[in-house]
Amino acid sequence: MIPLLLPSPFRRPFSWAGLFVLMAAPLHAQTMPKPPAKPKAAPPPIVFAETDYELEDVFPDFKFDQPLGIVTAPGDKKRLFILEKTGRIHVITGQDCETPEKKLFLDLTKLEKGTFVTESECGVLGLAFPPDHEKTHRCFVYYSLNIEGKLHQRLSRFETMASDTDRADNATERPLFTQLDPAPNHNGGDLQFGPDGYLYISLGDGGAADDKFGNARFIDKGFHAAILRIDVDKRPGSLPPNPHPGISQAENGAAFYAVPADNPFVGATSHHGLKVDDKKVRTEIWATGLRNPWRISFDSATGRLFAGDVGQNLYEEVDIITKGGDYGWSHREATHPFINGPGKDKEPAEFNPLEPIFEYPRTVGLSITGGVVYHGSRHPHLQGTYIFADYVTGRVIALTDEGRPVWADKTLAQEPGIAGIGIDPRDGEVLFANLANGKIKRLKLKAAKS
Ligand SMILES: [Ca+2]
Ligand SMILES: [Ca+2]
Repeated sequence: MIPLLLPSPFRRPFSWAGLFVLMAAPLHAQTMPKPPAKPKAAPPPIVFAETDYELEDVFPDFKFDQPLGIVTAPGDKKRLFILEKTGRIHVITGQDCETPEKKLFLDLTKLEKGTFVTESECGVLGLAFPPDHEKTHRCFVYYSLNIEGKLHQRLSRFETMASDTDRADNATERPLFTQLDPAPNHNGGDLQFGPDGYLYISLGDGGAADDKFGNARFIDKGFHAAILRIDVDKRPGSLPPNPHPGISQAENGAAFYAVPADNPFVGATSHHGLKVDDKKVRTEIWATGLRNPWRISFDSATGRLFAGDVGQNLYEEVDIITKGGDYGWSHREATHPFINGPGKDKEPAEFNPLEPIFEYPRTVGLSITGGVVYHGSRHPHLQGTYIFADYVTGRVIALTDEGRPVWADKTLAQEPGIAGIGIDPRDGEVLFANLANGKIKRLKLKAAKS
């Protein structure tokens, strides 16, 4: 039985019609010569699995406008931030009270310069607080905007109001970089501070389909198809980034961030066996070859960085991101050769992609929402598992590291529409943002059948 409000290829009840993989088809059709007509392969029907869990509403009194992100601030157990795709970030306080409060933290719908964009996969995409946020009152936001008729994706720093730390001050915005974007899909946009205090940023390949803009196989073509690692504090020893027209500069020409000196592509002279100009390399890159790493997270116990990378035609994947790692796109889709990339060429000789810890085909799901490692207490046997979801089919899956290259999977629950996954700062429980119905959910064990 398919619920009436299913956000799926079958029904699209909300405006975000251009949805990850589903988005690729119409864009592709607009921009490429039309191939001979052939019958379209229908997506597999959603089969609801027998599961042990269901998702329960955490805030029955609150509904959000297309929520896609759940963020906490380091050391702060009292506030939960919810990102709305449509341009606002809310903060929830007093969760333990009978009536928790929801307040507006930041509103990006009216920008001083440029126009906020929420079409397709654009919107408010990421928020992160640095470890010293209580002292600096800073946060970082990734969002989409239109400047002089052209789409861009931007990383900005904001400060909270001096009089109210539950409210960010638009007037304090300081853009760090603003990347011209060739298409409204595949924007990544998740932000996470690592255990090293550096800011990690997930970026998609620009968009359309088949890596049409040829961004994924390069380390010298802009802010695309990668996980970045940058130093927002400009610590001693960090390096200035290489020039790029999208990097904001102070009056003295300096960028508002730096590159850690041990980033893997600092000084790189080749990639995939091809020569690159070391003065054009995006030394911000920590890992490369990603298609649309929509959501990333650090495991608080091990420091491992996980990414859910949205697939093209056949496979979704979960990766553990390592320094300098190449995740294969657009020569590979998960572990499989991908032959429709730019030039439809073969894999280069010097190409050593890392394989995902888990991949799944279209019979399981169509668009991965990367999750988090569970360290809550309500469900002890989920301890240490990586919990993620598929946006379209709604499967919530736990992966267990059993010491093999591919982790063991178990479907826990099923609820379509999950676009963001975070952690409850009070108790470590995993929270799910359902973009389709506007609710924040958590796992609940189903009552045993009598
Ligand atoms: Ca894009
Ligand atoms: Ca890959």
